[in-house]
Order: sequence, then C-alpha cells, then structure tokens
Amino acid sequence: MEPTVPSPKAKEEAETSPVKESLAPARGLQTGDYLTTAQGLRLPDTDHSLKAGPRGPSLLEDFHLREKITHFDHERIPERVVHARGSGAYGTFTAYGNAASVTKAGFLAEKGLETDVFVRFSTVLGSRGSADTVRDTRGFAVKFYTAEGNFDLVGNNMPVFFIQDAIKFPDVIHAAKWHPDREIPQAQTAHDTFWDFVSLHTEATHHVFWAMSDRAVPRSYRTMEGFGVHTFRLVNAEGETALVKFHWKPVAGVHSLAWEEAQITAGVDPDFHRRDLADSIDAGLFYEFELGIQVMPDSDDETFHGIDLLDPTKIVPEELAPVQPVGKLVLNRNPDNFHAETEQIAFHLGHLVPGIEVTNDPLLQGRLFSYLDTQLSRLGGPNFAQLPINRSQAPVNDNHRDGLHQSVVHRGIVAYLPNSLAGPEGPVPAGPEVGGYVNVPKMVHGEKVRANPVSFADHYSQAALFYASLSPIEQDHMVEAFTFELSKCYEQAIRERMLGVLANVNTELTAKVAAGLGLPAPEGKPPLEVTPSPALRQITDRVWPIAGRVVGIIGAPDKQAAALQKALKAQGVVVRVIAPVGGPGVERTFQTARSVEFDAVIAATATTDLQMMVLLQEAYRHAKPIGVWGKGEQTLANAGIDLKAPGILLDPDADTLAAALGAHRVWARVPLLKPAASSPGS
Ligand code: HDD
Repeated sequence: MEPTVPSPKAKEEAETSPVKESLAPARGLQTGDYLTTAQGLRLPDTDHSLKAGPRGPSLLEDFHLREKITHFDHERIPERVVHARGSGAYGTFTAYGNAASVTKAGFLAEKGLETDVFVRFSTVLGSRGSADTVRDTRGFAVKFYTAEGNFDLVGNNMPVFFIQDAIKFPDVIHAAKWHPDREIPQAQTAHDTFWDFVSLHTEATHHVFWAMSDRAVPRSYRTMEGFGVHTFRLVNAEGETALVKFHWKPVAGVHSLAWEEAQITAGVDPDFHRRDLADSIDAGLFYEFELGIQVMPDSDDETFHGIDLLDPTKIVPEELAPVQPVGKLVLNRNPDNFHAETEQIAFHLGHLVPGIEVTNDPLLQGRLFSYLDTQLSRLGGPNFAQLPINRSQAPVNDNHRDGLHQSVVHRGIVAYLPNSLAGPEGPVPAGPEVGGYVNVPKMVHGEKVRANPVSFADHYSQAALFYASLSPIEQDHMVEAFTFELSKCYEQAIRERMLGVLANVNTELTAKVAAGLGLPAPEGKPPLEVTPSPALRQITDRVWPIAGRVVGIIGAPDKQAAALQKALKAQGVVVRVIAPVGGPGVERTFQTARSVEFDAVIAATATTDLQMMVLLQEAYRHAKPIGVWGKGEQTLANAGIDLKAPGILLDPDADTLAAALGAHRVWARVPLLKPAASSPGS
C-alpha cells in the first residue's frame, strides 16, 4: 500500500492554506481606520443615541443604535451542554516517528514532522463562568491540524468513563449537573441526584473512584495526564492493525491541589487554571506533554489479559502494556480572542485521518453522533468547519453547499458526483493511494439486541485495583472525598446505598467512610485478589521539573529576595514579594495575598498580621514547603508553626527550594495533619 504521508504539493498547499492566514484578522474585516457600521458607513458619534432634542425620546430611525444593541444582544452563543468551562492554547506536536510501525497517520509516523494543534482543557459540569478548581473530571481535547485533515483526540484526565453505552449520557449528565428546580449546586457532584444515580448505576463505580481521587483537583492543566479513554484501531502502511489506547503524559508530572486549597481557590481566583495556562505561555514557560500509546494485538475477542478493550470503564494497567512515547506536544501560543478560538472550536470523534479508526466501543459509537450534532445548535448550523479555528490545513472540497453562515462563494453549477460538467475544478473521489480514508474491512455480525457483553458486568474489580494502587496519603484523600460528598446528600437512603457499593470494592475504605458519616459499614463482596498498578500512583519519590511554580516571600524586595528571584527564574519559577503595602518590587500586599497562589512560602520578616498568619497556616496545612529567613522565625512562631516540623526549611537557598518544589508537597508532614493532630490555627 502506498504511504499516505502528504505529497510535497499537499504540504506546500498546507503551508499556504487558509487556516494559517485565518489566524490573523481576516482580510478586509475590522481593518479600516474609521469607526463604521457593519455596512462600512463612517460614524461620527457612537456615544449618543439620536433623540428628539437633548432631553427627548430616542428615535426609532437610529439605525446605528439599533445595530449596535442588536449585535450586542446576540453576542453570546449557547454554552457547551457539558465541558462549558474551559480554556485553550495553540501548540506544536512533533512525531518521534516510532509510531510508523503501527499507524500510517503521517502526523504520528513521520519522524520530526511538526503538526499545529489547538488544545482545550475544561471541567465537565459547571457553567461557563464557574470556577476552575472544582472537584470534577477535566476535559483534554486536542485538535491536530494534520496535512491529511483534522484529527481530534477528545479525551479526559481520567482513563475511564461513568457509562458503558452512550445512550446513558443524558442520564449521567442530568444527574451530575445542578438540580433543575433551583439550578444548584454549581459545578460539583456533592449532591443527591449524582449519588442517587451512581449508587443505582454501578458501572459508574470505577470513574467515581477517579472522581473522588486527587486527579479531580489538578494543580494546573500542566500537571494532568490525558487519556483517549476508548480503544482505537490503528492501521499501518502494510494494512496491519493494532488496538491502541492514547495517553498524554505531562512532562511536569501529575500533581494536585489539596481539597481545602481547591475550595479556597474557587473563591479567591476562579480563573486559577485558565490564568496559569495563559500566564505560563506569555512567560515562555510552555506546557509540555508526551503522547504515548499502549499497543494491544487486534485479537478476535478484542480483549487483553482478560480485559475487554471495548469497555470504557476499564483500563489496561501500564504494567501489562507499557505506554510507548510517540511524540511531544508543546503549548506555546495563546489565542488572541477567546470567543473566536476557544469558544468556537468544535471537536468531534469522527474527525479521523487514515491510519486511525474507531472500534465498536458503544460509548465511542454514540459519541460519533453527538459531537457533530451538538455543533448545529451551538454554532448555529452546518458550516462551523469554515470558522477559522475549525478549518483544515489540508485542502477542502466537500461539495457541501449553502446553509446558515455560509461564507464561501461557490462558483459554477456542479455540487454533485458523478458529473461531467465540473471539468478539472471539480473534486474527484480519492483512493487510498492518494490518502483517501478507507476503512480496514472488519466483519460485522450479530443479532439486533439492546444488551451488553457479559464482560461489561464487572463493575468493581478495577475500582478496587485503582484504590489499591494509590499511596496511603492518596487513599486518605479519597476517603475524605467520599465522606465530604456523601455528607452533602440530604437523603440517608442514598448514603447507605452508596456505602453498599463501596463495600463491593474495598472493606477498609467503606469502614472509614461509614465512620465519617456516622453510619454502620455494610458488608459486601470485594474482589478477593487485586494486583495494584504502581503507575497509577501520584505520590512517588520522583523529583519533577518546577517550571511554572510560584514562591512567595513575606518580607521586602531586598537583595536576598532579588537573588532568589534571579536564581529560581532560571528554572522557570516565579518569586513574588508580599509586603505590608505596595511599592516597587512588591507584587502582593498582605491584604491581597492568599496561600493558594504559592507553591512555597518564605517568612522573611517579623509580623503578626492576621492575614499572613492565615496564609502560613494554610500553606502548612496544604503541606507546602515553608522557608524561614532571619526574623521570619518569629512570624512562624506567631502562626503556631513548629520550626522542627517536616518541610520547614531554615535559611533555604534556591537549590533547597527547587528540590522541595520538585517533590510538589512535603508528604512527610501529611500524617501530622490528620484531624486528631492539631494543625496550626485550627
Ligand atoms: Fe463528551 C464535549 C470528553 C463522552 C457528548 N466531551 C466534550 C469535551 C470533552 C469530552 C473533553 C469538550 C470538548 C471541547 O473542549 O470542546 N466525552 C468526553 C469523554 C467521554 C465523553 C472523554 C467518554 C469517554 N460525550 C460523551 C458522550 C457523549 C458526549 C457519551 C454523548 C453521547 N461531549 C458531548 C457533547 C459535547 C462534549 C455534548 C459538548 C460540547 C461539544 O461536545 O462540542 O457533544
């Protein structure tokens, strides 16, 4: 079979393609020197409506007033029905080339090939204006503008999903979003309808465990993994197939916020993740991820080590199928306009390229319908692919015509195939030899039924695997999360039923959650044998890159602070001085600073300021490194923090701080923070 990497001509066309130009302001639009109406009429005044005298009523004939207000009235488009809250960035994906053995997709197979991408990160449940740091799954959607057409990898930061069949998506989303009578609570699962649904619908259990884990409160979008979730079928140049799961591995490691920290941040800075993404790119501290694949044989039964690869509630542990890195993504450019780019981008699992095919996973199959469909109401018609952010870099000639918001002036009379009238201008079908998308022939058979394979009935073993794989600290966090969320339910019966579900996963976890709720722990049938997957653990001994981290100094912009700023800047760390009042070199005042914006704090001056006491106590509770310079010792004493506690760094220099930041948190302090032990200030 001919390789499907783009021909030099196609590449040349791609380089001069409209999408690149389109990222600049469209020619002729919004470029005039004068203020005009939308029709180009120059306007002398846009501050006063046309009235019958200065004190008179406005005149209906004021076309400028009406056009201005009408346009404004229609500025918003419907927010996404899920994943409404998000933010995005452009980047470059560079292929390592090793994926050529499993796929002919040029953007993966051709070593060194650079492909433009746009990534949109999101939460699932909240409205567009909701907070970034809520407990939720995060979307991780990537559009690759490949020379063979757009490929969208629409994944999440969790490798499994609540449901096995797309037909249940409206149910899980209606249950998880706000209650329809009062439209509360916003952006969270800590309420009755969610727990009612998942306690009755036990195939959600594995995803619920991920949602109650630290993965649901990422430190930033930089520190999340991404997963394609479903199994895809890759096809190489020889026509050989493999079953594959996609993974994004963050170069910065996987790190989370403390739960209390996430809650405070939601109020103090609801744009925390969005701001971090934009600020980091502006500062040249680009987010980096490696794309990896787990490759499984394309066997007749589509299972691997007994795991049904069509079941989206199951993972394949990395210990069974290692994640092989196949390329690198660097997010390096902020959008210019949130609405035009981030809001109008339209992802769709049916945006595929030769070498990547879908499988019969029933969740994936339903998604193939939903994403195209939703854009019709969200983006107002079938021509959304013409929006600059959605345009393909590969030449397009689709024979579609007309429709709302058609912006192409099609010429000629032919929009059909076959025809004899279009001449050389008309598109012709493309066979595989010129990159046409031809499915690998696969036998499809079966009775018409509404049923799942038997293997889909195991709802608990992988939830047990996940829990068993976590470090004790992460397990504790999960116990706390279950207890927190279930105690927010009003219905006792829901709590009890959910404890019954937990009892089928892990007895110890159930006992702890039940104790927290003041309820008896029911007996269940947890799996007898569980083989943990250490790759799922977040807390390890590894020291991670620290670019994008922030250190606060409670003190003054003196020489010592400047030296630290200089030394840590080299590693991409921002050092901010927090002083009683503003002034040169002061980035935060005592009044404006809050612990959540710092990964480590240094007390460098003596103060009894109450807000600084709170800041230090929170940093302590959230297991952040705390440094002490000079009179700062007194400040720590005032805050009730023991200088000998783990992670209190006496007179730290840049290297000491860098090492502490690289571990993310002072894990040795966490056992001291258990409710029984008194944390400072509590
Ligand atoms: Fe979905 C958006 C991820 C199942 C229907 N989904 C959406 C986004 C992400 C995901 C990241 C935001 C895209 C963006 O930034 O614009 N969805 C997933 C994952 C799933 C999943 C990883 C399971 C593995 N989704 C799923 C199902 C359905 C949908 C089963 C419907 C049957 N999803 C949608 C949607 C959205 C969407 C309604 C809302 C806005 C949009 O598509 O463009 O069509």
